[in-house]
Amino acid sequence: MHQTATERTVDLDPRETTEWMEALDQIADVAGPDRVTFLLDKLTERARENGVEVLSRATTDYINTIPVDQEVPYPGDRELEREIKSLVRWNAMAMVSHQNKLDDGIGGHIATYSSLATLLEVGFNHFFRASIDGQAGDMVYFQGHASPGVYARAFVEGRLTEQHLLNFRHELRDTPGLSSYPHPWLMKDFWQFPTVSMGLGPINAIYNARFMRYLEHRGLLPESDRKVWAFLGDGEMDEPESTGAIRIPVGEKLDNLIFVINCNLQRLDGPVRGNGKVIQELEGLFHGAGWNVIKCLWGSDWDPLFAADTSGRLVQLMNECVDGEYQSFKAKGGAYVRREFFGRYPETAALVEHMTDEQLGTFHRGGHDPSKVYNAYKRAVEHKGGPTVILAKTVKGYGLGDNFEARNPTHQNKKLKPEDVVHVRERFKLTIPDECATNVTPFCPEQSNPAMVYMHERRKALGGYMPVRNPAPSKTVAPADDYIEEFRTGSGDRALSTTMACVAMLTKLMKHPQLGKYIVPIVPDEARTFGMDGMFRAYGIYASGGQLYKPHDADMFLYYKESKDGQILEEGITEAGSMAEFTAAGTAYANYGIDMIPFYIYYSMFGFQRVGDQVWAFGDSRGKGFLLGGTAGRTTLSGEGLQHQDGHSLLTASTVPNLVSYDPAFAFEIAVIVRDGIRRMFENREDIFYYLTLYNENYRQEPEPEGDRAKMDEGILKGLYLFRKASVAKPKATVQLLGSGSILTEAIKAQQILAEKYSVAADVWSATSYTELRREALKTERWNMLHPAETAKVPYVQQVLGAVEGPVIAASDYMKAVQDQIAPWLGARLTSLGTDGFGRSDNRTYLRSHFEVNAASIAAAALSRLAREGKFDAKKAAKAIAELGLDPERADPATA
Ligand SMILES: Cc1ncc(C[n+]2csc(CCOP(=O)(O)OP(=O)(O)O)c2C)c(N)n1
Ligand SMILES: [Mg+2]
Repeated sequence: MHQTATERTVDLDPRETTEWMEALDQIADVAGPDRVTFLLDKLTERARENGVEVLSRATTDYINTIPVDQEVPYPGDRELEREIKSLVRWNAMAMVSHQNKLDDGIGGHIATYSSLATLLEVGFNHFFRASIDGQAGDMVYFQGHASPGVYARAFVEGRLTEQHLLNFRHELRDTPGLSSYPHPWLMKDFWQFPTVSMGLGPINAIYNARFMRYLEHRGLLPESDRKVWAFLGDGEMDEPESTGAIRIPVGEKLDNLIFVINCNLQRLDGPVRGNGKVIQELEGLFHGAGWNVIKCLWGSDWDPLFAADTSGRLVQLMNECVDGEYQSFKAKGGAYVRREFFGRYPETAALVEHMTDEQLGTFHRGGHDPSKVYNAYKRAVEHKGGPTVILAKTVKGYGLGDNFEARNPTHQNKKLKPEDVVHVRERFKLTIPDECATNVTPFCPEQSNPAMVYMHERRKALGGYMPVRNPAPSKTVAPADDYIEEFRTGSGDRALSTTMACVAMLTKLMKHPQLGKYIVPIVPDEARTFGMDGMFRAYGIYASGGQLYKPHDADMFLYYKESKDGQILEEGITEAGSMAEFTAAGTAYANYGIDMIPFYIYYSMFGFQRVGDQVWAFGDSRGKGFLLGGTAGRTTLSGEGLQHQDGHSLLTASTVPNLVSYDPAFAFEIAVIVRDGIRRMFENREDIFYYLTLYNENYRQEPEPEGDRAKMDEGILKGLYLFRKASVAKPKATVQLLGSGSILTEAIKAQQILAEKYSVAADVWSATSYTELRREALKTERWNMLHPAETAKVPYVQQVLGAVEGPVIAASDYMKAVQDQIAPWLGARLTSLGTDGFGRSDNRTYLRSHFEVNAASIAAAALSRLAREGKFDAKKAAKAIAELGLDPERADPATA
């Protein structure tokens, strides 16, 4: 028996169908929905047993998910709430429009918030809790470019002044300024989450919801029903980050997570899916992933039509129309809707016969109906066992008339024309003074106004105003000096990598009596690569449901232990997810009032270039923590080849203004840096975070050189210190060798070659951070520039290298541009050796020779440079190059 598609969809026996339907209705009435679901599952099973191919549909009809008879009445004062909303609308529009008239092209958005207003206002009046029993409340991720509406509400609430609004996008010329979008860096008491880079809001919200549970399960935060709300654009959902992690909250049963997608069917240029239906697509996607999906498509004014739709034609018509048509229905008015929509079938045309065209033009979409929105939210917050997504159908440029509503260019429309103002005043029954209307300027009524009183009461009942960013004072005390003593003494005869050294430091920190429980190790499926599997048993891998199986290696000492209160976050192969988790952990001090100290260790190549935008947002968020780029260095990571070998992450790291990066060579450097990082970030509350490269080459971890320890530590932290002075009796010439990370060991070998074979004295310096050296030098120079009448200060790099003789050869496992950062302060003295060019699969010996960063290349570069300066015989230098095994005519690795 094989039916065609038509036979499947056409009803061959309506009587039989009716009997089945009636039986189902009766069970639903008598036994309830769970019984219906049970029976449907059983029937599906039986059908499959009979060889029937059962296609499960991931989508439902294009109507509201919540039936009218299951709705609860709206609990608020609709009229007062409408007044507040209209005021907020006005101020959002006025702010953007005014600013663009004043400063043409300054930008801002009008149409987005107009589509989002009801969705936010219902939240503000009834759902968003600023705090719960003095603890952190709900977290709300606002659609970034709807910020004018959020500012406008804060203005109406009296939290922002008129001056703020008049300084929207004028942050540099007057205070207080208002930043274009949600940026905690720019408005640290207001915004919590930077969301305007599309896609980062959704993934960060997911991992924040997961991290909330982690804090609760580990007993660091009291359990509560606080929620993470994420307001997202339908166009934004096309970003891979928006949907790439949607399986996470299902597996984790995150019923603390609610996505509200503002489905205005448009993005910047035009429709999101002109030829399809974005809402249906999203429903299928989220439904398939296991989310609770609530469609909120049609306002209450449609309810009587649905009730009268006995033929089912109205629903059929709704299913048939595509988004391009729905957009036109809103852009072209009631007569068009009658002709092109209802007019398509006689049954639907009859449904609206008694109505005027004007009435048809005003039919609401679900996202603009407070009652429908309230019911959707209520159901979402009450849903148990998993995340909810609300697909709210809205209109871009809602209520703004012909120049805005559902028009393709609406996203970019920045100014209100006089006719728009007339329309808007009437449409939203705005009671603003004529002067404000004429000049399109902000307006806030007296605080005694009933709508204002109501608004404040609502926020008071919900724990305060939002958004607000309010970090608790620090309680962290960084480990004392003796805590890192063991790392200063070196590894003796044992060969260790800096990765192992860092993991040892991390393990030690996890045992720290006060700090231990706040340390959050995060790994994307590389724990074994970094030698962290030893932590599994001791600290457990966080698993919200505990370990439901006996691991095959249970009898081993270091077995794969998952537990509900596990401390390690093993994310699987998702750098974006791990970075989002790092963000949740690194901002916990601000959002949850708990100083969590995350260490995110990953393959350095899959860091900045993979998740660079998330790192940027982390900086904006004033996040704190340590990014650890493992398997660092283009020649140190042997074998893996071109796509794995990182020779540039330090350069990208240098582009993030508050990221402090280091390329350490030895365990004691790491210990000094990490200890100081905890002090600066958590004890002193500096808004910085750290990036450390970690290598996998095993070598003897040297002890910290003898001498003035404070000075040595200062050098490590500032980016440069003398590691080993040359000891050549009567040298022919002197040179300075700078090495970083693993390549410092090559510089040490080069020192020996130069001394023994060529009688050249080479001092070896460990350059822990060219970026820090450069930043300090730039800062000093700026001061000098601005204070020409005062004695000039000397940058640190110039102080230390200015006091020593000879050319400076700076080698690292990173691009030459990393070392070149200090060139302005060394003039012609600097020669950079680095790993420019695509990587290769081979071992370290061959790789370092290829990229010319091995000891021989460093020695050769030193001699060549000395020769150019007339301090070494040029012919001897050329001979030395051959002796050292370099081929002067071989291809340049930078382009090879
Ligand atoms: C990663 C990224 N790419 C592009 C943009 C530019 N941009 C800002 S808003 C927007 C359109 C947004 O459409 P949608 O998500 O549907 O939001 P709506 O305004 O329609 O509510 C675009 C492309 C951005 N902010 N981030
Ligand atoms: Mg949109």
